[in-house]
Amino acid sequence: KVSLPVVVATWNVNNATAKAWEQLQQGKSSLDAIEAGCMVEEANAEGQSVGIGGLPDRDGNVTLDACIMNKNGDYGAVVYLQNIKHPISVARRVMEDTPHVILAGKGAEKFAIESGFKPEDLLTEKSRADWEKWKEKSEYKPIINIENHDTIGMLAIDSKGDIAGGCTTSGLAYKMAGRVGDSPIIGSGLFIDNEVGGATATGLGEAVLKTVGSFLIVELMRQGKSPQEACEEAIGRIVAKNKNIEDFQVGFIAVNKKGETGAYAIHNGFWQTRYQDNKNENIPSDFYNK
Ligand code: SD4
Repeated sequence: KVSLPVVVATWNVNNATAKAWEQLQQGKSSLDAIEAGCMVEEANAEGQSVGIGGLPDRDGNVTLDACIMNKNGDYGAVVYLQNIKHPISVARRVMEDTPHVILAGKGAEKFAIESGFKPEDLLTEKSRADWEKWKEKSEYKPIINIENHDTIGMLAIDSKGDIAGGCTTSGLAYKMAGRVGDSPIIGSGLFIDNEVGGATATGLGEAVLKTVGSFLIVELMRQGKSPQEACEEAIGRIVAKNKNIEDFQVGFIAVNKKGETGAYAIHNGFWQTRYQDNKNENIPSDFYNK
């Protein structure tokens, strides 16, 4: 049943959607719900694609990318942030407390610490051990679906009908030092337009960036496509422009103003989690490569 409020997120992240839903039930805004929901995955040290426990770059550094966007189209992001567990919250502070929209690297870390965030080592024993093992061969291959528990992109509509979204990640495992993906980049990893809906992405950021996928999906919905149709067209663009789709995954999720949702990926194995009508469900995504 299509109803509001609604929370949707990439992959199987029921604890995160439950947290966001709880915030909405308490009358909090969709923006508060997004921040609280994303924080659940950032704090989960088992998840090796987000926050603490994220797999490092080739040099062993955990570097985080995140962004958040509110109903007014305001946006804040951090890229290449180190030593801070909750980049989604730092992104919100960038949006609310600075004249800028993106802070990178050392400057982002300095801003976070000055704003009261505590620096900590984000490389867990498990991720360090995985990196040590990876170094034996140093073969760089994007991992298609990391145990169904990957970058979190989340979209929420509160009972007033206002939409917000967030996206947070440690990026691709064993990326080059300095690499930034799609997740913190407005229009690519996330886009919200309160008149239309929102979209967010996961998978190989390089492919998402080239098609500005989330913005594309929102614009397609503006032109009348359903969230499902819009996600399918965005994946279609990526498939048409990349010869090597066997080697990587991209998945999009979207929601429109009515609370209808959609999801589509290149390959099997992508999921969305949706909390709507009092049900917190994992829904397998349809995909292109059958
Ligand atoms: C990135 N899109 O940094 C992220 C990674 C990701 O599922 O989503 N992994 O390219």
